[in-house]
Amino acid sequence: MKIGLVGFAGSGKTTVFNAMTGLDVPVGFGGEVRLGTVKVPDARIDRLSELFSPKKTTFAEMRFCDIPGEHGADHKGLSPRALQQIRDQEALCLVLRDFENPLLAEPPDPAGDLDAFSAECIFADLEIIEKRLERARKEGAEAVEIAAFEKAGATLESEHPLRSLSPAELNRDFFRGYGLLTDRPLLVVLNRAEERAAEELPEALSTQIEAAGAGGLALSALVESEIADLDPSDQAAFLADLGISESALARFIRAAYALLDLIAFFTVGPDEVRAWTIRRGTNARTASGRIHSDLERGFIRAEVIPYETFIHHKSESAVKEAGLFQVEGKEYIVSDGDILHVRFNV
Ligand SMILES: Nc1nc2c(ncn2[C@@H]2O[C@H](COP(=O)(O)OP(=O)(O)OP(=O)(O)O)[C@@H](O)[C@H]2O)c(=O)[nH]1
Ligand SMILES: [Mg+2]
Repeated sequence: MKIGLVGFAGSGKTTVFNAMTGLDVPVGFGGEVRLGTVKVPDARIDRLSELFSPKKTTFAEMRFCDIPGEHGADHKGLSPRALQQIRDQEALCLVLRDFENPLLAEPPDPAGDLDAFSAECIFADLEIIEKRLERARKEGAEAVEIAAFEKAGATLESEHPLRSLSPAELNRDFFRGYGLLTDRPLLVVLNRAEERAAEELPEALSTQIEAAGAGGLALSALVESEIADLDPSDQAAFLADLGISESALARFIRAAYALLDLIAFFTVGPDEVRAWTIRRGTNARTASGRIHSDLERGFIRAEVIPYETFIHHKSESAVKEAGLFQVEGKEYIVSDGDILHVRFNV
């Protein structure tokens, strides 16, 4: 999964990036677009790894892309370069500043920044949709296609993001490859001053985030980036001192999985124990394509053991003896925690 960190200049994107990835990119204004990868912690993988003692243990990954804000302009906005970068991401994480930044004259205004960001994205999408609509009309496109563009245009004009439309309301087949910003899943991070690190999202902002069809969480990036620098054994105590029960990374990953409706399935064996990420509702054949395209192409069947069942019986043969071994076809919908063994022939 690829998540782009976006937001206005000096909101703390690079600090969030450092906190999540454990990297140490210099903060301050501007800089380059940066990529970083995070392992998705999963206690089930730890446990399976203990049982199999494989040569290799591989966690699911989340990729972060830190996109600098625009500086020096007289308006607070997103540069065309930033917009281009954003279009490339699977999901967006908007970082809102809620701390005094000595480099910026204005006091923090997270609610105003969220509105401004939403407005910019809506405007950018509307520009694309209007152009496409005009072309579709000129080329005499089919009525369903024109209707889809009209629906999208009207939604944006009424200042609603496209993500607010259900699949029944908007046929997205016509929008593939356009990189529409307001159709991307959005996670909003309220970046707090250290002394308010443990406070939850304020009610009014929560409502505003919900209205944008987004998910949200509050954290203090500065605190979290300091935690990331500590020895893992010291991290819990440091968090507890601040009244924080769980690191922002864990909360962030959970929020992102919920927002994107992601689940994990596992493959196990003496060579590798590994987690794979898929959308909820994915069938066994498509899921096997995550592992290798040959498995999807030559799919015969999937042998499935739910994680809890495996942990209870501790071996494949014990699961079989208990009559709990599942043999499933390509339409089987994979569940969170399924251990999959794909039989295939190419
Ligand atoms: N007090 C406080 N300062 C923070 C926090 N997060 C970031 N900062 C500071 O704010 C300044 C800007 O942070 P960056 O992470 O570089 O901001 P950015 O969003 O990446 O900025 P651009 O890339 O220029 O758009 C730095 O001096 C950070 O140390 C925070 O939670 N609390
Ligand atoms: Mg930055």
